[in-house]
Parts: sequence; structure tokens; C-alpha cells
Amino acid sequence: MTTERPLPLRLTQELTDKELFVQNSGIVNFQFVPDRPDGNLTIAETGKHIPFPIERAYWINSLKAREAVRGKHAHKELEQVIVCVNGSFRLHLDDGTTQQDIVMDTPKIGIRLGAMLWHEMTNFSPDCVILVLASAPYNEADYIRSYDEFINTLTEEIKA
Ligand code: T46
Repeated sequence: MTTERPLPLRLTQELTDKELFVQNSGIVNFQFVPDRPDGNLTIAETGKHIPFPIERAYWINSLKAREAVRGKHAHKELEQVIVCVNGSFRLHLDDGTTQQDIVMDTPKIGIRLGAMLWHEMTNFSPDCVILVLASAPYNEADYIRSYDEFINTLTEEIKA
């Protein structure tokens, strides 16, 4: 028997949190100002688009290896918004019960990565640039890097 995996979600302006049914996530529509022929401007403001005060930003590029994998962890408390500012990649989300894949290929829409959400990034285009806005400074103690530990922590939280 084969288990069917749902088709990856495509980011469009019409998309709502209803279609993104994995828990602790959400769609973030940024303010977009097309300035043709002088390029486009995309804006993220705390309170308006980002549901937390931004304490840290980091960006990822040079994703030339087809087989590159990033993420593969959850955070205990950190809140983040991830956006593909150039190129494309695939974002895999797992709340411990439900899994969903999203094709990240627009700078206009971000995805909220809430606490206790397992996430993996793959299928990077060579020109892919990822920006992440985070609610706190880097803290390795906030990471859960083992999937078994992630599931056990969720089970303990349900029992408590
Ligand atoms: C996340 C996803 C979306 C730091 O020292 N400071 C930092 O702010 C960051 C982000 C990383 N690092 C160090 C920690 C590791 O030794 O850089 C190394 C690589 O980090 P990591 O393996 O966590 O990178 P990714 O791309 O797998 O994950 C990153 C973020 O770390 C993570 O919080 O949610 O992007």
C-alpha cells in the first residue's frame, strides 16, 4: 500500500491559513510595492506583518548543492517568519500530527514558523536567497534537533 502525500502548497495572494492546516504556522502577506521599471519593494513591519518584535535577522544563500538540506529541527519557544527573497525552495512543516510541504518561490509571502514546529528546507534553486526574521537572539538550547525528542516533548506537553 502506498501512502499518498498531498501536493505541495503553492503560495498565492489568495491563500489563507485555512489551506495551511499544519499547527503553529501561518501565511504572512507582506506589503508589496511594484516600482516597475525600477524593481519591486517588499516591506515587513513588526505588528503589521510580523507578529513579534524582531530581535534577529539572518539570511541564507550559496545553496548550489541540489541535495542540500537545512533546518531539520524545531524550536521550543522561538517564533520566526521565513521568506524566499529570490529563487525557490521547498519548506516541509510537521506539527507532530500533520505534515505539509510548501513551494517557497515569492518574496511577497512569508510563512510563520511558530514554536514546536519541525521544519526542513530542501530543493533549493541555485539562486535561492532565504531571509528569516526571529523573535530572539540565537540560543542553541532552544533547538530540538532530534525528531524523536520533538515527538516525545509534544507527548509530554499533551500529558501535562
Ligand atoms: C531555523 C531555520 C529556518 C548561529 O551561530 N547564529 C544564528 O543566528 C544561526 C541562525 C545559526 N548559528 C549557527 C548555529 C550552527 O552552528 O550556525 C550554524 C548553522 O545553523 P543551523 O544548522 O541551525 O542552520 P539552519 O539553516 O539549518 O537553520 C536556520 C536557523 O538556525 C534555525 O533557527 O529555524 O534556519
